[in-house]
Amino acid sequence: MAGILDSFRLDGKVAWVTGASYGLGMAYAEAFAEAGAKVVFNSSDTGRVNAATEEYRKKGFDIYGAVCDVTDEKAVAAFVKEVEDKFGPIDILVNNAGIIRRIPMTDMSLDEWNKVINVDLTGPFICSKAVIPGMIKRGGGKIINACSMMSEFGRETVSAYAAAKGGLKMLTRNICSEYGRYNIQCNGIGPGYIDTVQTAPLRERGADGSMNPFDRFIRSKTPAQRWGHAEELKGLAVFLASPASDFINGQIIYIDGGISAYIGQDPSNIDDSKS
Ligand code: NAP
Ligand code: GCO
Repeated sequence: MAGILDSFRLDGKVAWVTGASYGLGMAYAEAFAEAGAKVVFNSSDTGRVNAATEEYRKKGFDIYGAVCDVTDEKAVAAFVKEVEDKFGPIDILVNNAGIIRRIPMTDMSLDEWNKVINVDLTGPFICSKAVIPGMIKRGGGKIINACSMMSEFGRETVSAYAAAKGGLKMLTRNICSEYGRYNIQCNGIGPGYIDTVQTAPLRERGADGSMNPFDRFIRSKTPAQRWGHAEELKGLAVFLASPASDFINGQIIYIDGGISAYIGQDPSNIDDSKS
């Protein structure tokens, strides 16, 4: 008899994680492979695709990667065709690829604004559009979007990123609304502050070893007083990709150590020595 844990398995599924050459995408790819899926990924750079493929291999994962910029509709269509020819139809898509520019809005060029919107919002539109018709044909599929605290909150310097992630929350709800009848579930993972390359500048210590004021601020906003780690997002990703979540649709699940539930505390209470 199949038990409850079997409904979290991804055996026989093909899962595509965009932007999985490092960071959260890599954690999602590894988690899906561990749960039984055939995993594929893309990134915008040949060197990084090769390095990631090698890193996966060393960890015992046979994960296929290729260069494909998520903002290039033709390249995405070619990538999807190649993957489907090689491994079969894509059952799971994680729109993970993302970039950020931290520039005050009035100093931001239109070009920088467009870059962020293109990768973080238009990319998920292009990639979802490329897999939805196949999912409809086969009777269902899962799409997971990389939302953010900035799907809900603003802050100084991240206008384009917040606009894109707020838009991605609504794209998530709209894919659910438009394609739920075809047994497609589209949900968002909304991480809090996680220690990856994207957020490394926010944790850099001063020349005297002092804690970055933004790092202190984030810890003061987080009940756990620490940053999250990529590993901690794996369980939610597998859940949202698996049959265990088949009646969850159009939701953004925040995985933020409690940031969005908490008013925060006096930053001077924060213990500098905690990692
Ligand atoms: P990251 O460390 O900067 O990694 C981003 C990934 O996206 C890389 O693999 C990068 O690969 C890829 N990428 C960037 N532009 C691309 C493009 N045009 N086409 C294809 N791939 C592209 O970011 P992360 O921290 O892992 O975050 C992953 C996602 O979660 C992002 O959408 C981010 O906004 C979101 N998020 C992160 C946090 C956090 O605290 N870290 C919190 C909330 C949400 P290449 O450079 O090789 O192309
Ligand atoms: C920033 C950060 C964030 C996080 C994340 C929060 O500069 O505020 O980079 O935006 O990466 O998206 O959930």
